[in-house]
Amino acid sequence: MEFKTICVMGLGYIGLPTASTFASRGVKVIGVDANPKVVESLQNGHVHIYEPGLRELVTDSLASGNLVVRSQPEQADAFIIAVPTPFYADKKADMHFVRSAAEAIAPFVRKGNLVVLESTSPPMTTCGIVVPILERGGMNAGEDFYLTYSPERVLPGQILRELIENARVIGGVNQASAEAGRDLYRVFVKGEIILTDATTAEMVKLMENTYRDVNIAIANEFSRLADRFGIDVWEAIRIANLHPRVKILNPGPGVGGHCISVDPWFLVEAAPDIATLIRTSRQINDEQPEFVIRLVNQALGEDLRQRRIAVLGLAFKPDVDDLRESPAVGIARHLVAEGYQVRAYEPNKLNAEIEGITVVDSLESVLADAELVLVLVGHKEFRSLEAEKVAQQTSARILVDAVNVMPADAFKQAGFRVFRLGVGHEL
Ligand code: SAJ
Repeated sequence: MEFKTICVMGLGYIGLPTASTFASRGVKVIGVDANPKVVESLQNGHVHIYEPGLRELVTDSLASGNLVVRSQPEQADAFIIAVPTPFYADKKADMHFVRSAAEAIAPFVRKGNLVVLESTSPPMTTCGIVVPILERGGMNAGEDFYLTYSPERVLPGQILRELIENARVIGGVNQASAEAGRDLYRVFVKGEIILTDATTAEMVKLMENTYRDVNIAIANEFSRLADRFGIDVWEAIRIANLHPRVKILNPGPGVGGHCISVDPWFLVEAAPDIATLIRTSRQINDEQPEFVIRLVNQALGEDLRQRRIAVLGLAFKPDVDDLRESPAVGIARHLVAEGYQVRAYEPNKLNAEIEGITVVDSLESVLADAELVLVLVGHKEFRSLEAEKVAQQTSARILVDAVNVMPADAFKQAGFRVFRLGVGHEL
């Protein structure tokens, strides 16, 4: 089956790379976003999100005319829904973006078209939510049009490469749908394409991110235990990982982003009586920022005069600009609430506006007046900092490293007292 035009609903971190990758392969793509600011900025050639290589890809796709950006869907051979699925304050999935995208495309879906849901969703979303909306006009999913669930599994920071190289799961509401989905993604996917049913594909996606969350939770719990026993968790993990069947992940300030910190809750919501390990792991990771705050308090001791903190990094992980669910933002806010004067610097988002936090746009400026330097994200800009130079740029002589990226010895030599998460004593 050949797809000459594709309508992509949602031009965010997944929709935009997907739309422009299809466009770069000669497919005509109508990219649709409900946010008028996103539409306007893309129509003017401005790419609103940072992802390595994305700006060039989008610019070329727009220039070639293969990608056009609209605020409403149009007729196409295939429709891809790549809208967010956040959660409400009570951790229940908020499916209204998926519902409204399905409702928006429903009038345009014709016989023989393909519809793909990519958004991470609770089990049964494709069959339970999308099918009834698309069948309202009298057509049958799987017979008159094809319908699949195909989760994105790309890692922010490496989206463009992983989109092409990763294995792609395609879950159809029937076999014919799965095969239609395979024909669509074959346009650019070089990894293996695996066909299954829609609900299995939904579950696979949730299992992958939940597996990672649980593994990060045990790393964070190990760091608390190491703290209690006065040992260095990083050293202990390094040694344990020499075992051929052990691969402990890194402790840190917590789990952020819109995927791993959200998706496991979909399983907890769907089966709270069963998903107890998953719920506990979520709670452990959500509590992790508290341990960074304790470390700051420990580093400052009783000396309440030292209250000016330079926060290095606000993104949810290294080398991305994404602040969603970022533990670093939560920690900075919490420190402000405790009465500290916090200035923060995020090299990948210089103009970040975060209520309650003073965000500055250079390293010089964040360091200038600080009394304590707190590293919350292992960005490459920070990993390459030289201790002597930092010492010249600031009067601070306390360094707190929540992500184990700063060389303790060099900073100690430059006159800093150094504290690291997961090490039960000053270094
Ligand atoms: N983190 C740790 N310790 C670690 C690894 C990560 O604390 O050892 C933290 C990060 O700092 C970050 C959070 O976990 O705050 C999540 O980062 P991540 O790099 O593990 O994952 P994401 O959220 O960027 O992307 C994940 C990926 N899923 C898996 O690796 C199973 C990606 O493949 C998915 O496509 C993506 O979620 C998604 O969109 O669902």
